[in-house]
Amino acid sequence: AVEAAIPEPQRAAWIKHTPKPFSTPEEFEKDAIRHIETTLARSMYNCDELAAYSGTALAFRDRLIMSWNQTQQQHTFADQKRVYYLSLEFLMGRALDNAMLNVGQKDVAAKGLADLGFRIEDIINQEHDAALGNGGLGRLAACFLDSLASLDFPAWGYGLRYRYGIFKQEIIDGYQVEVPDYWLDFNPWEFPRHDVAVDIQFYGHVNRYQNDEGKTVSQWEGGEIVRAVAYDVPVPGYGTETTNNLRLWSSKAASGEFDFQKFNSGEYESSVADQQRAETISAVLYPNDNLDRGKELRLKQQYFWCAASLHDIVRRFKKGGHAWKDFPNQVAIQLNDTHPTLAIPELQRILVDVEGLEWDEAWIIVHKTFSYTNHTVLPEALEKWSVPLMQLLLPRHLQIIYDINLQFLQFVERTFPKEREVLSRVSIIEESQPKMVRMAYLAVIGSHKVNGVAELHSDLIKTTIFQDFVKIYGPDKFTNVTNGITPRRWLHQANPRLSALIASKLGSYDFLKDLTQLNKVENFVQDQEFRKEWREIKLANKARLAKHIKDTTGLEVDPKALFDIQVKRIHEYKRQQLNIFGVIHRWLALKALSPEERKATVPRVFIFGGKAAPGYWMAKTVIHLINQVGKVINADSDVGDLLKVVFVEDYNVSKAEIIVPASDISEHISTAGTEASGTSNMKFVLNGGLIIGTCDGANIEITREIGENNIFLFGNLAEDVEELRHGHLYGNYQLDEGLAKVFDEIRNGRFGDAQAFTALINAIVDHGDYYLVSDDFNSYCKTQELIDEAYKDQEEWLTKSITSVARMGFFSSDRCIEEYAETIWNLEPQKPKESAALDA
Ligand code: IMP
Ligand code: B1N
Repeated sequence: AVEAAIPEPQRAAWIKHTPKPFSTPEEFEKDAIRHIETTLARSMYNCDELAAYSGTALAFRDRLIMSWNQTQQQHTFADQKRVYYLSLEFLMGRALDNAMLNVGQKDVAAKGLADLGFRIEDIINQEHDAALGNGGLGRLAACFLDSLASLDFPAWGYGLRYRYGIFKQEIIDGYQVEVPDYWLDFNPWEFPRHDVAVDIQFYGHVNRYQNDEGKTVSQWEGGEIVRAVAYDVPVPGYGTETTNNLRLWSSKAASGEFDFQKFNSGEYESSVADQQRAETISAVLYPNDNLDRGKELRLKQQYFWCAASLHDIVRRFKKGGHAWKDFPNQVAIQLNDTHPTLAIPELQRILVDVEGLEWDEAWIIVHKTFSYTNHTVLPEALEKWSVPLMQLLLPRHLQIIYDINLQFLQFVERTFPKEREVLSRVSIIEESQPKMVRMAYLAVIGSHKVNGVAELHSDLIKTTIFQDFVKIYGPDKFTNVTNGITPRRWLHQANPRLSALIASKLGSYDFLKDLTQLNKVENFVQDQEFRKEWREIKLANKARLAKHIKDTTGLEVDPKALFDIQVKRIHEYKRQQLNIFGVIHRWLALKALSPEERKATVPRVFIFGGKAAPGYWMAKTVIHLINQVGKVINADSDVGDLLKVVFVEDYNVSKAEIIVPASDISEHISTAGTEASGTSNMKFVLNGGLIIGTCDGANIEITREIGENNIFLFGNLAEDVEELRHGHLYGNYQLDEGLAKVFDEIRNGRFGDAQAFTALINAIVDHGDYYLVSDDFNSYCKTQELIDEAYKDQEEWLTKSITSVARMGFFSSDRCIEEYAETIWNLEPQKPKESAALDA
């Protein structure tokens, strides 16, 4: 049914003239120059690095789009199940290097660019990051897309095409300043699909009436319409022809033009304002990580994107001519956190109100189609929308949510007739003032599987936020899929020398597609030549980062010092404050030593990076403190090179690719039970860095894989957190002595205006120390001392580094995607056929 019948002469002409992708440096040059001359209207007389980048990107884009076309045709022919990954964030970073490596033509491009007088690294560095995400959640989505394509799974991502991605961070006088990230000026990686447009409704009212068959039906009417236009981003797999699609929606006024009526009657301004209001929906990414602020525009974004995506998915399904009951055999939809939960009532609405299915048969389809990944247990991040707001914006969806809730509560009542209080606990509607819709509950009820992202986290959601639901549905609905990272970007691309060294020993780059093969690296742990190269590569990566630090901050750091790195979003639960208090503690200890004693200490460079949400005052204070401490310590001749503190401005994916390979130690020190998984922990270890961490998130599984001797764990356990917190509030709070001395220094104005930091200190001494900074401080400092000792034995350190990398195979996002495919999506890969086979 899907096979469009193309008459033979047309088919032949089409196949004959389909462009052939370049495969030699010469052919690459020809394509790049053609683009520079014709697409960009530049010439050899004004081809700067940016133009060379653009020409290169366009030449690669041509290649990608050809395999994209082929992949999509094959997937349509095959008529098999697809998975759709709905995420409000895709933190893709740069695309060119990735495209070159994935299609295996980086050498060709390097040679071609050299012929044209350019160095490929300079060209790669011209690219602006695609930064449509905040942190781990958005980058996870990007790693998943890479794995889905590399494993030949038929998969699409659906997201929003924000005009402004995450803001750029500048540090001015030690403070974070946000600058808009206008990234679309020139983006060769997207294809506008002006023909793929969906009109999305907001506001209005619901009409109930009897149809011709006497059935009562509901119709959502009135309100306003905003148009969603598709922009497609090709996602190439590594070492395969499969190129999947990331479809991003952009909003514009439904008429596409000014409202001419208004325009002609002299209301020019207001007609332009309508246009701008529509475009506002996809204008900006909300810059909050792990925080829900309940803003109306955010709800609009969510519905706009869910409705456009579902319309597209349903349209594609209907083209196949299957019966509705086959929908879950053709379509799996993964909800990346609760942000796309409105897709659940939206599909129910389409099936019942538009397609005329009975409620119950529609609900079976919905429930089999969706699955939901939870990424956090932090209460401030759990999404709730006020009922009055939903009533206004999405009146029909609110009715459907109430009906879903009613059926669910009736089911609970039948199952647990004696437990009435359970009903109010599990109701989708929170009986507060105003009433709120609990999105996580709706996501659980509307999905056939719910997963957490690391073992501890998956256990925690079953005993905390979803405890009642485990009782209601049984434990099988809840499962774990531990996060992973793509080794293509996070090893091969970020650390090409280490990747090449490993390949030279293993005999090929096959480990990039089956990361468990890394275990063979352990055979070479005593190979002296191998060890020497391993050490040199780490040193070179540290030198590369040192150069970046010098170029951006002017500060000189010694690549031979121990590089201690904490880069991630700034958040109280991630405890950058613990780290910087520890730095102050170390500084005080160093100053108390005699010059002789100081000579025996290991020089350390503390490197911080990360953005604070613009409205998160406490996080901004932490950034300020780090910078103030750096200013004082870096200028202190007593300690000199023994201690340096650096804040790397504007941490993003492309900076991570420089920073991650350069660590000796990285810090993953969240309060136990708060970091769902963490993924940078995996990236650092995969690049031969050791970590200091709490027993939290994926740290626990990393420890299990690499061995306790290869990781520095400290601090209280998740199971003890609640009691400790309770003790702080009702017992008699004892501030750690070492920490007290640190606070004295801050209060004395050692790091500038003490008042600037009172809130930070008071959160610990006066307001219950919710994140257990004081409880963990001693254990943290002691463990840092162990690290100093361990680093002195460079041979042993090197052994730990190599052994850890060899044991990291589990953390590939390929493993993770295969688990989703098998246990949640019931999805098979589609190996690409030769184009000749397709033509036949
Ligand atoms: P969609 O599934 O309609 O969104 O189409 C996406 C892509 O799939 C198109 O650009 C085509 O490359 C491919 N495609 C769509 N319909 C067909 C078909 O009938 N036969 C083969 N390929 C198709
Ligand atoms: O998701 C990552 C995990 O590795 C991290 O531990 C976790 O903190 C992160 C609301 C979030 N959870 N929740 C968010 C982001 C944006 C937003 O608006 C919540 N991010 C995470 C991948 O599993």
